Amino acid sequence: MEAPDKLQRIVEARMKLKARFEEKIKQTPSVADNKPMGKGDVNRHGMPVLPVGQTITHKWPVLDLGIEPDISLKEWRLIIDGAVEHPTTLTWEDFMALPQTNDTSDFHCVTTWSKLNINWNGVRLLDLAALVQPKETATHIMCYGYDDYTTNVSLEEALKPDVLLVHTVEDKPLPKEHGGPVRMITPQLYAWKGSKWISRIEFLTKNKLGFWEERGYSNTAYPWRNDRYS
Ligand SMILES: Nc1nc2c(c(=O)[nH]1)N[C@H]1C(S)=C(S)[C@@H](COP(=O)(O)O)O[C@H]1N2
Ligand SMILES: [Mo]
Repeated sequence: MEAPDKLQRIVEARMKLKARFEEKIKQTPSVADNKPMGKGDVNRHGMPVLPVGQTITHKWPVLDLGIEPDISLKEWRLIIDGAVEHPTTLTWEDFMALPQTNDTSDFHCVTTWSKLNINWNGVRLLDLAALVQPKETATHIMCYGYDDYTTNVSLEEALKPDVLLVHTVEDKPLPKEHGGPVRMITPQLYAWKGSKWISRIEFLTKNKLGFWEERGYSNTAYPWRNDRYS
C-alpha cells in the first residue's frame, strides 16, 4: 500500500471528484434513460442486461489493429497528463500500490457480441483521476494504447465506478491479446472506448476524436441507444 498521506490525498480528492460529477453522471443515458433499448432483467445501473442488437457470447473474441504490443512489466509505464494539477508517470509497482478494485461487469462490443459477468481486478479511473486531480476545466480524456490506438471518453462516463484499468481477469493476469498487462474497460459504453495496452491518459479541456471516432464510430457509444455510428 501507498504511504498513508498519499492514500489520504487520493481519498479526499476522490470524494471531491464524486461530488463534482455526481449530477452529470446521474444524467448519462445508461443511468437516466427511462426507455432504454434492450432485453432481459434490469442490471445494476437500471438497464436491460442485453442492449439492443447484441447477442451473448461465451467466447471472448479478440479485436485489434493487427498489432499486439509486447510490454514487459519492467518497461510498462502509464503516463497521466494534460489538464491536471499533478501529472505523473506510474511504474508497475506504483500502479499496483494504488487502491485496487474487484468488480464483475459486462462487455458490449459494437460488432454485436456481449460477454456478461466478467470478473476484473484493477484500479478505478476515478482513483487515477484523484491521484492527478483534473483541473476545473477538464471535460474529457483521451486514452492511448501502446499500439497507437486512441479513444476519447467524457469525464462523466470515465469517472463511473465500474470504469477500471484492469490487470487481472477471472483471477488470472490479463492476456496480451486482450490488452495485457493493463487495459481500460467501459462497461456502460461499447467496448472500443476501453483502450487495450493502455499507455497514456490525457485529460482534455475540449473533446477530441479517437481512432474509431474519426472513422465513423459514435463519439458517445451508448449501447442502450444503439449509438454505434456517427
Ligand atoms: N489499444 C487498443 N485498444 C482497443 C482496440 C485496439 O485495436 N487497440 N480495439 C477496441 C475494440 S474495437 C474492441 S471491441 C475492444 C476489444 O477487446 P478484446 O479484443 O479484448 O475483445 O478493444 C478496444 N480497445
Ligand atoms: Mo470493436
